[in-house]
Amino acid sequence: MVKKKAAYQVAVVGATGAVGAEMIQVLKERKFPVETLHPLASSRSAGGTVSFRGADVTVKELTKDSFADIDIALFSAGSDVSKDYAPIAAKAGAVVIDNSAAWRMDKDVPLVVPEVNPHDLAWHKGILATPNCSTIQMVVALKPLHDEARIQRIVVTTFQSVSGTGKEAMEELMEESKVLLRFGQPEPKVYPHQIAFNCLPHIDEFLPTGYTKEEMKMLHETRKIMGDATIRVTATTVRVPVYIGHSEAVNIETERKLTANEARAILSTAPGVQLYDDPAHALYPMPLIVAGQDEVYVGRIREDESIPNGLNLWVVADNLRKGAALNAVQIAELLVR
Ligand code: 25A
Ligand code: L14
Repeated sequence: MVKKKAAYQVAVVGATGAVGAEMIQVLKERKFPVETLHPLASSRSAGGTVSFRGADVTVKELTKDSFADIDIALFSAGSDVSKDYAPIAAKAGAVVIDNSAAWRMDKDVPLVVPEVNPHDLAWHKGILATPNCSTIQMVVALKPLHDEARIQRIVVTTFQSVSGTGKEAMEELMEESKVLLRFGQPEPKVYPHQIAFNCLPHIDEFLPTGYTKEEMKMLHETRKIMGDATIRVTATTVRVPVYIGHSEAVNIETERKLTANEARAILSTAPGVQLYDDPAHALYPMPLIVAGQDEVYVGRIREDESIPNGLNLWVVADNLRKGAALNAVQIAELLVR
């Protein structure tokens, strides 16, 4: 764990990015015991400031000397930065909580969602990882059902917002929309195609199998977090023109039959889950109502009538919060508890 103190030296690597900014906000909101905040970024942002607990804090350039005296380092500056600097930070004595894909599948790195596998924290060796945003919200919703009825197979399609890619992608959606409303021709830079008024079945890189890396993360990370290498997962991940909030259509096949009502009863008391399932009043989770919230919202629960033991669910969460920053800060809370 982390040596007990009244308050901690906390570094945020990638502090000026979409996730880094949310990390700083969540640390403040949850009153995490921060003695001093150390915002770190590339040389492009060094010298600027971020606001924390009412004060402006200067952003410093990330270097190999950034981690002397740091207790906890939250990383969200991409895989390359994490690959290079997480071991340096851990060697300097910090505990690293990494939001990138760099370390998630490393056998020496616990991959933790506090509602699902808090016990895995115990075996960390200085680096812990927080899963992919799409995986996190799916396992928070499915773990309680798995405990009750054993999930054998998951078929999932995601509808992922542009904030997952970062700030430039959010600006690109805004700019393209403005250009199109003036009947102009947008020029995509971040994505390979126009994202405004469109859907791209393409997140992260394609593999020779035809799947994307994002789709395969949902298989491998789910197995690691759930501690069950037999669960079968097949995913299709799609980028949609939404700023914040990922949605997922999830179909599960269980060993034991679960009715829709049983699933609702289980999810109504599940940690980190908000059941939001009243179609008669047109109430179902949507990114617009879930953005800014901490819980994983679940609705549209139905029995899959095409198989004996199947359920369909619609799962929505704020990808910057539970999908990234909040999950990382929750891990930090467990470490200092
Ligand atoms: O693991 P992966 O797949 O490799 O991807 C992880 C990345 O995905 C984003 C997040 O990017 C993360 O870094 N992400 C979003 N949601 C996620 C989720 N749920 C998620 N990842 C996982 N799970 P981001 O945009 O939120 O943050 C990027 C931050 O990283 C800092 N950074 C980049 N390189 C760095 C570095 N910091 C230190 N050393 C480096 N070498 C980056 O800071 C940002 O804070 P910055 O100072 O470089 O950028 C601040 C502003 O500068 C502009 N900018 C960015 N890149 C360029 C640029 N300007 C010019 N040229 C560039 N190449 C931006 O406008 C930015 O706002
Ligand atoms: O954390 O939405 O592995 O483009 C990398 C791609 C996060 C989402 C990760 C995106 C993802 C990101």
